[in-house]
Amino acid sequence: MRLYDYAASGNCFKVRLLLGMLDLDCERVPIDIFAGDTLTCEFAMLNPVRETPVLELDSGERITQSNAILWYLAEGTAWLPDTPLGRAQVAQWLSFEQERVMGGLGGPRFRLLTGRATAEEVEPRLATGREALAILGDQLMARDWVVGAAPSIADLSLFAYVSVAPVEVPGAVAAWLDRVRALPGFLDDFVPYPDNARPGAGSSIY
Ligand SMILES: N[C@@H](CCC(=O)N[C@@H](CS)C(=O)NCC(=O)O)C(=O)O
Repeated sequence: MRLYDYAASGNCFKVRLLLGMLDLDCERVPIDIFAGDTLTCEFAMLNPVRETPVLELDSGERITQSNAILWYLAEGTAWLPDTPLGRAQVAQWLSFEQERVMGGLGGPRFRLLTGRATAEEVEPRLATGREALAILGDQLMARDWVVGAAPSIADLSLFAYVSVAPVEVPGAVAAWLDRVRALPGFLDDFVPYPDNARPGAGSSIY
């Protein structure tokens, strides 16, 4: 297996997290988004949407979209429930992650840290992020994990951008972040944005 991977991407980080937890052998191909690596014809063949992560299987088949990759890797393991309800609830939280957490925390963080927007400009998006954290905090008030009684890919997916939220997180969310960090195989290799992520310093789809 081969992971086309950008080290400073939360979407790639969540896949690296699960690969580590499952102790799977996977070649990591570094993609430098802001050096224009996703703008090449070769990359468009890998993913026409020109985004990382992309997982390439030994058969040559490819999977894009971080949460679809998590689902594929977790199938048949303890990271994905085997009941229809448990699976539906995982899908529910994976959609919440893309809609509210990536959009409300990951996006504003990227814009703030790379100098693309001011605190005032990101405030409307951050309002969505704060609301998402409150909803997640309510979910975790009386339970250790987002779905069921054990950690699942819903926890790993949410962890990526919540762990670097540019706003204060509720107490129940902070405690859950620590529980994820304490899981066997956990490795935090989520790196800060490099210099070429500043506007004008590189070229990408942004
Ligand atoms: N919904 C997608 C989002 C992926 C995404 O936004 N990837 C960003 C990095 S976090 C990317 O590769 N952008 C390519 C570029 O800027 O050229 C997923 O979950 O995989």
